Amino acid sequence: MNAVKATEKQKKILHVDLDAFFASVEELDHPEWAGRPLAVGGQGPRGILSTCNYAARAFGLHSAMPSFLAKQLCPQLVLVPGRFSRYKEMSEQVLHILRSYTRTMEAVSIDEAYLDITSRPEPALFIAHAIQDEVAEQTGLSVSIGVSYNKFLAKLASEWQKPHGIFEITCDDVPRILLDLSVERIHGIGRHGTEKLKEIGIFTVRDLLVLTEEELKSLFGKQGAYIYDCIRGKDARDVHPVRPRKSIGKERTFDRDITQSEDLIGPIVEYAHAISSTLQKRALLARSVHIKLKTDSFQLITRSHQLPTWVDDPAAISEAALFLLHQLTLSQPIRLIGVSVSELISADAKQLQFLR
Ligand code: TTP
Ligand code: MG
Repeated sequence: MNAVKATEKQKKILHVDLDAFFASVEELDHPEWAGRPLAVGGQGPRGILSTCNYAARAFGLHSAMPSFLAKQLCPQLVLVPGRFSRYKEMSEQVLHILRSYTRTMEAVSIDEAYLDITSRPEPALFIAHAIQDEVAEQTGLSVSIGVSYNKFLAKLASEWQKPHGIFEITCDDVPRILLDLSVERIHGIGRHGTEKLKEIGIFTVRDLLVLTEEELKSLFGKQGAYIYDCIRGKDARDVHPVRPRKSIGKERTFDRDITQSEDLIGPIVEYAHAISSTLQKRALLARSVHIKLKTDSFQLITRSHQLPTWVDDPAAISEAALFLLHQLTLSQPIRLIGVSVSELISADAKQLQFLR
């Protein structure tokens, strides 16, 4: 295996991932279900599991499994509908704790984050234990933490001893850990990629190392170069501290005040399209739609509407904004109109739509 540059090896990166997150929140809020197999998911015929606790996993249950099948495999299953705002609230609490260890924290989904703690003097494992204990004490939730010198290895390490594990992958461990790893464990290969590789007799990282970078690129496109490096223990991606966006909006002050409410329809539809394309570009979904109007006497009028589900399409956003507009009786000329959306979630959590 190629050697990794010393500077890269010296980084201290943590990957923190909550254990059976949604299910753990339900257990925490319902102590009467303690110890029972539990899943969060849709109850209807098209319902799917969002996740399940480890007791349910012992029956073969997993995320994205149809709920009816889960019930067949585990008839005693406690199946509860999702309460996304509660999970979001708990996630914020955990991220708040993580942020107190380093400002270089990148939340990558509702239940996982990378931390770059290179500048901290304490050993990475010591910090990992402190974080695990503090999260448990302050929130009652359990996290697994992977420790290594880059993001790829830290994420691999956090999966190693779930639940409630702390596992470190050092540079000396890399060949031992990676060589016999099944290719499906490599981020970026996925199920489809795993099948493709199986067809050409490649099952483990050891087999994959034989392929050149060009061969990997022809199989996986741009991702091929990333995979080529990862399986050699290299990953140059930095931990990017991102502030979670709370809302996305667009507004404009008109050159001339508007007196007819019909003249506000055009701008609203235009802003809905702009917001929708921003949501789609950032792979986000929104649930609340707001309009804001300012009159010629600078009076501010705001109205909000919560949709039954998360959306990113222009029609849903403009319909909600126009609904809000039509509920207003405008008695003064309007100098500014704005549309915005909030309650943003990552589009990865789209399956949540099936929960209701
Ligand atoms: P994961 O971290 O993938 O799963 P988990 O936290 O439930 O379990 P683990 O101990 O293996 O980490 O996802 C975090 C949450 O995201 C999960 O609790 C529910 C939600 N989710 C879905 O809604 N659908 C999915 O397909 C997956 C994978 C997760
Ligand atoms: Mg998790």
